[in-house]
Amino acid sequence: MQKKQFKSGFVAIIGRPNVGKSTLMNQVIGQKIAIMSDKPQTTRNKIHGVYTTPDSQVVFLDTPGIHKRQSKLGDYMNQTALGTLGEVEAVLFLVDASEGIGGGDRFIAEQLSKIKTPVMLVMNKIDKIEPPALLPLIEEYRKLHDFAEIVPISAKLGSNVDTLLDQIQKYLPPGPQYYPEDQVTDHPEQFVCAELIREKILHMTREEVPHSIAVTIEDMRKEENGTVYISAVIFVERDSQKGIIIGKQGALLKEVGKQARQDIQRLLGSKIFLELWVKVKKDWRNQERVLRDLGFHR
Ligand code: GDP
Ligand code: MG
Ligand code: K
Repeated sequence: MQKKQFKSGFVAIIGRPNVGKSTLMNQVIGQKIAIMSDKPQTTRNKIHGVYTTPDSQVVFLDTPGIHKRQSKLGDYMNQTALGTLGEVEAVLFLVDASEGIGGGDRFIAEQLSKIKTPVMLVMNKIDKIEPPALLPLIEEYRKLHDFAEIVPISAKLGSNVDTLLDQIQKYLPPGPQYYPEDQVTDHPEQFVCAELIREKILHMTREEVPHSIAVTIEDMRKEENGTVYISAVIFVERDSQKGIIIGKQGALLKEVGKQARQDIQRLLGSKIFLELWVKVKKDWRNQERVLRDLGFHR
C-alpha cells in the first residue's frame, strides 16, 4: 500500500469588509477567534488560520486589504498585497451573494487580473437568497475575471464549506506540514496578553517567585455582546509557588487579574472578562508542547 503524499500550501483570502472573511475562518478553524486578528490596514501578512487534515495542510493568509486609495501608502499596501497574491497557491475572493457587485468588489477583481494565481470566487451568504438569484450574479462576476472555481457558501451556517475545502485541495502541491496540527492561528494578541499577566505577577511577587513561571492563553474569544473572554493558565514549578501566586484567600491572584485586565482592555479596546488558573507543572521548560504554546516556534 502506498501512503498518500502530504500536500500543503498557502491560500490568501481577500474581499471587501463585511463579506464574511472572519466568519469563514471561524467556520473552517472551528473557533471563535479570527475576529481578534482584525486590524485593518496593517502591511504585514498575518496567518488567519491553519487547517490540517491527515494528508494536507492549508495555511490561510489574511491579506492586507486591497483598497481604492489615493495615497502613496495605499499604493504600497496594494503592491504588498498583490505580491502576496502572486505567491500563494490559490486566492479566495470572497463576495456577498446577497448584494450586487459593489465598487469595492470591482476594484479587487480588477487587481486580480494582474496575477497568475488561480482565483476561486466564493459567493457567501447564500442563506439570505433564493438559489435562482445566484445565476445572474455569477454571470456578472464572470465578466470581471476568469475564475478557476465558483463556490457558493454560507459561512455562517457552514453550508458548502466542506466543498470549498475540497476544491482548495486541488491546488495544493506536495509539501511539508508547516505548523503543528494543534496550532490554528498566529496570535500576537495572545502573546502580548500572556506577557502582561506574567509581568504583573513578577512585579507583585518580587523575589518570592522566580522567573520560572509561564503564562499561556487557553481560550480567547469575542462574545456576541462584544466582551472578549480570556482564559489564562499560570504555570509554576512547585506547589509553594502556587500558594504564593494565589495569595491569602486568593487576594494576590485577584489583584493580578484586576491589573492585567485593565491593561489588556486598553490594548484590545474591548471589555475583557479574564479568568486565571494556576497549575503546577514540574519541568515545564523541557516540554516542547508547552514551549510551542508559549510562542516559541521552530
Ligand atoms: P469580514 O469583515 O469580511 O471579516 O466579515 P465578518 O466575518 O465579520 O462578517 C460580517 C457580517 O456578516 C457579520 O455580521 C456576520 O455574521 C455576517 N455573515 C458572515 N457570513 C454570513 C453568512 O454566510 N450568512 C449570513 N446571513 N451572514 C453572514
Ligand atoms: Mg473580518
Ligand atoms: K482563526
